[in-house]
Amino acid sequence: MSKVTIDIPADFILGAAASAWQTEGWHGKKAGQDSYLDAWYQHDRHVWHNGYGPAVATDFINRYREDVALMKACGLTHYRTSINWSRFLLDYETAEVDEEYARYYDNLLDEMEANGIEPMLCLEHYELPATLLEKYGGWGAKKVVDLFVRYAEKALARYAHRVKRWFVFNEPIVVQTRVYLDALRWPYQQCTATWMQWNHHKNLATARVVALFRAGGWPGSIGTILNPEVTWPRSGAPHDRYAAEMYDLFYNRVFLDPAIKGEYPPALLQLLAQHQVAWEYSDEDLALIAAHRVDEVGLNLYYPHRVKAPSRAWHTETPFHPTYYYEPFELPGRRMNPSRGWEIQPRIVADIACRMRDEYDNFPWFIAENGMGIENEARFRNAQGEIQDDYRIDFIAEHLYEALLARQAGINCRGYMLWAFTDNVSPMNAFKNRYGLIEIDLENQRQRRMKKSAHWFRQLRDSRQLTLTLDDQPR
Ligand code: BGP
Repeated sequence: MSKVTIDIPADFILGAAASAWQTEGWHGKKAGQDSYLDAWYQHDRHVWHNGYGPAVATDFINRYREDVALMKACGLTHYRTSINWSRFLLDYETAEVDEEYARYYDNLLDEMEANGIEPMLCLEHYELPATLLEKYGGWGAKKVVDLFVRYAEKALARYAHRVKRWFVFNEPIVVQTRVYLDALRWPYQQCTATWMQWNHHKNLATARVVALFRAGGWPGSIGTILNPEVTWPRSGAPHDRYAAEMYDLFYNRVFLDPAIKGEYPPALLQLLAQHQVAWEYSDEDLALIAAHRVDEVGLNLYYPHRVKAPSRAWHTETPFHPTYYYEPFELPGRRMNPSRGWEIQPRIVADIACRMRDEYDNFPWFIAENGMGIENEARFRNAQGEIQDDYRIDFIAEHLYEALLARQAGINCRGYMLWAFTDNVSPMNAFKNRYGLIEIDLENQRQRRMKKSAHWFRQLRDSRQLTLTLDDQPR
């Protein structure tokens, strides 16, 4: 074991993230302002852990002043959240702004400014208005792309003079993968073509909002936040490596390439045609995607994804699904976070860093989410009532260290943001796994308390140095 210290560059982001729907709660929400998540929760509350969901969440909408003071206490340089599209407008067709909700953002931004916290805003973090799902089939319809651009126009007009970093989506692949590819979430459908249609329309929406942002001449930058799953093959055998490449095409490059390179990988288009996945796109769409690429990407990195070549034949009547090309692989003895069931392997950061340098021309990026969700954290409370989350400190330190090494090596990594600032609501898991630097005590009126990691994060910011103990394994 050896102790190392590494400097944190002065311009390196040390922040934390959240989203509107996972924190705000429904206070003040008007009839007709449900998001897709709200509708899912209303239909299927029983699948949400302890029946808890977005209805109250952390009650951020009422407690943001207290929370911004805590952001400052933890030393955050940046805080990322979303604007809830379903609440920002009173009418999604005419894009009439809900003044009451918009004023709450004015006030939140004032409060952050007064406390020296840089805001980052995302225009969509799964908050598709429920009525647009019912009426048009959500992102399956081009009409919804138009309506999203209208919403973006209003949000930018209101806040882009004061918010310098914008993001079109957070994890644009997630909702349709769970709903239309794997039928794990309401409204439980399996249609690979619909999945790809949503992917495409979100890529198109990204390009159109980038165009809008540039045309507006706003002072800041426009990016998007993706969740490429670092995918490792079981072995170096060609069939396992092919499985990993296929996974990468269908789930990672489907968003990375259009956002950064302005095009779909030709191999992906060819596979979708070969498997007769009937999605629609036009030359005009592709030209828009080519012409309007993002300024930076945020990458959400949690765990490595391991795959192997499929071990069974595909049934001829089974509709096409990317698992045609791969199967998940579980490495025996892997280091796990048992609460979330995710492998822990900080090498994912080095892996993606090299990839951004080598395959994406050293494109600017930062870790937009990384973190550790732990069940029943109250068991780690000390006599003074503070949660001693040393496991979280180690997790952050190990991943941040990789990011700082990448930066030292000349890779364009601009920062590290933790998921999450406070404990908050996850889809289905709700408050089961706690992610925050700040505890939300559900037994005591959602009282906020700093965890040990919050103090540690603060000293990271103050000293601009990370010290950690490494095992002496070859890296
Ligand atoms: C990311 C999402 C976040 C957050 C996080 C934690 O994929 O962007 O919104 O939920 O994952 O994961 P989970 O909520 O599944 O525990």
